[in-house]
Amino acid sequence: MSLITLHNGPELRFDPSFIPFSEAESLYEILLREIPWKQEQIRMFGNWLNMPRLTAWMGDPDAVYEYSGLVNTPLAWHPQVLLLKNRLEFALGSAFNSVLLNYYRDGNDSMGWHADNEPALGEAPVIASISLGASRKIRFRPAGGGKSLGLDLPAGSLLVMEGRTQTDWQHALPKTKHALGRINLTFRKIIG
Ligand SMILES: O=C(O)CCC(=O)C(=O)O
Ligand SMILES: [Mn+2]
Repeated sequence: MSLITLHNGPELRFDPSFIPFSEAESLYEILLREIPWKQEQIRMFGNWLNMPRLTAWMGDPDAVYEYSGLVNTPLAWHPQVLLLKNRLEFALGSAFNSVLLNYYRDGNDSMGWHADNEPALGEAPVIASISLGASRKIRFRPAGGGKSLGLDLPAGSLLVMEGRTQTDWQHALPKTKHALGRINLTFRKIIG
């Protein structure tokens, strides 16, 4: 696991091959098939719009997550996802009780600029993000505005966001022309 230290940048740790490639491939297929992916809607300027990706919220029964006015009760742990959680906890020495799963069906699916700074995540949360399927680029920019930087997230990679990453930075997963399907899992600890 390499620590990416950017001068005055977001605090990230990155392992390009946390999950071996063939395992990452089969895990992608399993999760694609077995997760009950949902098309959520968000309210924007008075209109309801489809989120540009499919999602699932999973975790311990008490890890209820509220965002955009939606109360999300977690799905029970999928056995493969629970194994991933255990591996992450062992590798990082941090505990997680929930995970947001995102399925980007193609390069048209995306995630806009945001920070995972909900009060329920506490100060300086450790968020562990695992990528499967097509490689996509995540971008970071200072919350106060400024130049963004990009990082490729190949299948099997692990990106850990921590420290002041959610307070001083925003991140996004922009659209791209070429990508096929991708699944991303961001493990979190909701502290209620
Ligand atoms: O898909 C990604 O790599 C980013 C996901 C993300 O930022 C989130 O779930 O909050
Ligand atoms: Mn995020």
